[in-house]
Amino acid sequence: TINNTRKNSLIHSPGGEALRLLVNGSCDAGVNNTVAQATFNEKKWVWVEDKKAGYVAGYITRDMGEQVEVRFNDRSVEDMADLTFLNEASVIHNLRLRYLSNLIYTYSGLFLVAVNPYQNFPIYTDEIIRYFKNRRHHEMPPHIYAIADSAYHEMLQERQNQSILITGESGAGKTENTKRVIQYIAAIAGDSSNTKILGKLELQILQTNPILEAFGNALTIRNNNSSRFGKFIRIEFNSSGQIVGANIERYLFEKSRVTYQTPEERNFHIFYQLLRGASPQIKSKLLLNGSLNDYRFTKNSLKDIEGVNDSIEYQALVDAMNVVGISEDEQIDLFRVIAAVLHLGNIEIASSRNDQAQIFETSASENFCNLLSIPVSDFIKGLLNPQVKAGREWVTQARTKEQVLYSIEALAKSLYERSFFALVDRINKAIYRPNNNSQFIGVLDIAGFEIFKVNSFEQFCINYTNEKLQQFFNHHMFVLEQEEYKLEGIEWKFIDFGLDLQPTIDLIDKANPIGILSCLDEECVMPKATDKTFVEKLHRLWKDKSSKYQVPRFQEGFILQHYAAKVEYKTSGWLDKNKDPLNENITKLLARSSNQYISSLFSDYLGDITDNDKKNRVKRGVFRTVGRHHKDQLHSLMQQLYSTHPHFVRCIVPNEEKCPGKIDVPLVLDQLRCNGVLEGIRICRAGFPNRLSFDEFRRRYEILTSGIIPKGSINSRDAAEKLLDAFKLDNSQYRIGTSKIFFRAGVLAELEEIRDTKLFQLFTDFQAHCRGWL
Ligand code: AD9
Ligand code: MG
Repeated sequence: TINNTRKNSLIHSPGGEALRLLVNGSCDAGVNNTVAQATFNEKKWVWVEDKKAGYVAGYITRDMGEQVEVRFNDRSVEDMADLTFLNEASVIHNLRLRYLSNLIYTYSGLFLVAVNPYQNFPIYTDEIIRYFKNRRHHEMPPHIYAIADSAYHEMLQERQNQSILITGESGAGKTENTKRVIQYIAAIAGDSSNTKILGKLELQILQTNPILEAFGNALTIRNNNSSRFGKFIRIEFNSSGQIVGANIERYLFEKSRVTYQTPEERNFHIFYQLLRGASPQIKSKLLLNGSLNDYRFTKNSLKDIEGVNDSIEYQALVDAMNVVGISEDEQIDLFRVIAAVLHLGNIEIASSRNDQAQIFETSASENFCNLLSIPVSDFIKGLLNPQVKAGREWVTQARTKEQVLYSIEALAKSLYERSFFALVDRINKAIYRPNNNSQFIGVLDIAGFEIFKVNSFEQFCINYTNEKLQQFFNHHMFVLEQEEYKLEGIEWKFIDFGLDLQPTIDLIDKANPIGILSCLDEECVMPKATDKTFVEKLHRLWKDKSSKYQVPRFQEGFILQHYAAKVEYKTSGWLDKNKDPLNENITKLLARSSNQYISSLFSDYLGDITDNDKKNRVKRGVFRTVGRHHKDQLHSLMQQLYSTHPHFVRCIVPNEEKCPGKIDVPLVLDQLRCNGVLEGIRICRAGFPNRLSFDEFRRRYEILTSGIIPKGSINSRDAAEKLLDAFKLDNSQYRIGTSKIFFRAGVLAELEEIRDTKLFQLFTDFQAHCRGWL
């Protein structure tokens, strides 16, 4: 029983938009059964606003004036585009109903929405794979396999490359769903009769994942197995649909985790796996005689992940590397870098009285140099007293403790990152077979839009990426709608909402007038530039020039208007994050290491590079800054995506406690806003989102008029036009195509309401009539 403050079932959403009474059920109930339908529609449907659950749909069972009794509804639809009333409330309600019935997948027009169940449902078994195989998409319930299957068949039928774009917040299920796509494709693209037996290449492709996860994933507060990089996996096929190779492209790696983790988080899994799982022989080869608590880069972190045994994972990693074909020597080289990073972290720096850095205990440095095959004395000299170029001359500079610690950390991060990138290249060498006639399905697993309390360069790069991906979605939707309108011969200029996002994208990546990334690059080569001069320059360039740019009131930074929200970025540290400077005395040593793997990691440091050279290289894009590199990578990704037929998957975190069966409505609404699902609905509503064939339209609404359509043979188009006339619908509200009528959002809903009332009337008349008989 609730207070009846909302007469007429009209409530107001926080945005102020009036939400009408939802007469759902009418779109999926048994419409031919007049009596049942009438009973159903006798109900007075209301939305009830609930602090915890958001909007809950129900119907009034008793009206007591001041108070009403409401029973809640429990029907849901598989595609939210079928909701007669398409708005925030109905979307969240529908997702919630389904989630609580253990249905984690739902369509929303072009999106597949996946809500993380935080429990294992038996929905990915071999049997389910067989069930989805070769079935038509629309016959099947929403599922990631349905998406993978359509991509596969559309690739073969349309002879067009396909892409599956999976985004969402951390912990939302992107990587799990990516794995399911690959698993499904590997199963159906191989042996046609048996989904269990996989070929060697298929097995190798599947086994790349544990390797990438060991080196690229970590425990974070949001996700026990959080990917700290984005990836685009391309699976290539020959013309008969068999897998011929695969390739992995990685994006934006979070290397800062190597040297620092909050006490609730961990370093990358590999550190724990190696220290806990490797044999004594391997450990002694790597000069590792300590445990997690003995190394600075692991000792302050959390140690255990619930339900995970790091030694078992280590074994799984080695097995996976063996399957992929990474030799034992190569494995040792990869572990060598991990051990070297641990030793590097343990180098203790002291400070002399005149503030100069000193090293008294050299064992950690010795271990580091032994492992990487470089001379210790040169290494220590290069750390404490590096040679730097001053004008034309080389001079020796004394460093402070802080400076040395900084360069040690930069080196540790860079070493780890370079080795991770080399690992990805190595994996690609194993699974990639260049082939001119192949076609591909690309799966993108990349972090979604982020807004934190403090947003820095990392969030800026991620949000820039998502802005481009959203633009891609909007444009795709525009193209599809345009095509359908053209096919149906209706005149209507559909707006390209992709263009809406262009001003923000230009502001970030345009070269002229100079955008944020280029401005940052310029400052990175200016001798006296600082984070402060950078942001001042930005303000001079963009304040009052772009409506998407604002100057924050309190901190040093800027505010950007993204499609999802306004985000305030804090610019401290951006110059360093973008330049990513290393101690070149050391990198040159590494480039000349007698260990081939190590020298290959730093081959770009062979030879002398003068400052002037560097400036020119930055300008020519040879010596790429982090921002520049990301921009180039993103450009190439977008080019590939635009050449594909895309499929969009949006993963959702249901609650912040990693708890099954619980939906936190405000949290989910926020994500729907950030991931473009609500934007998709907005775009949809700007056109003619509801469409019915002439036949269907007549069948449903003929009941609303009495006898204006002559009995007998009249074609359904004429009949439909007669009906439209009779309803006196404003002609801006609909368009007549060659086989369908297109309606503005809300029009059909109104017709449905009238229809419900009419049916109810008929029903009561019928009852009265029956009573007369009794
Ligand atoms: V991150 O940005 O890499 O931090 P993801 O990739 O979005 O994040 P992930 O796929 O790793 O999240 O999912 C997080 C955890 O949720 C998994 O480890 C599973 O325990 C759980 N999960 C996610 N999706 C499913 C699912 N479909 N079925 C069962 C799931 N569990
Ligand atoms: Mg992930």
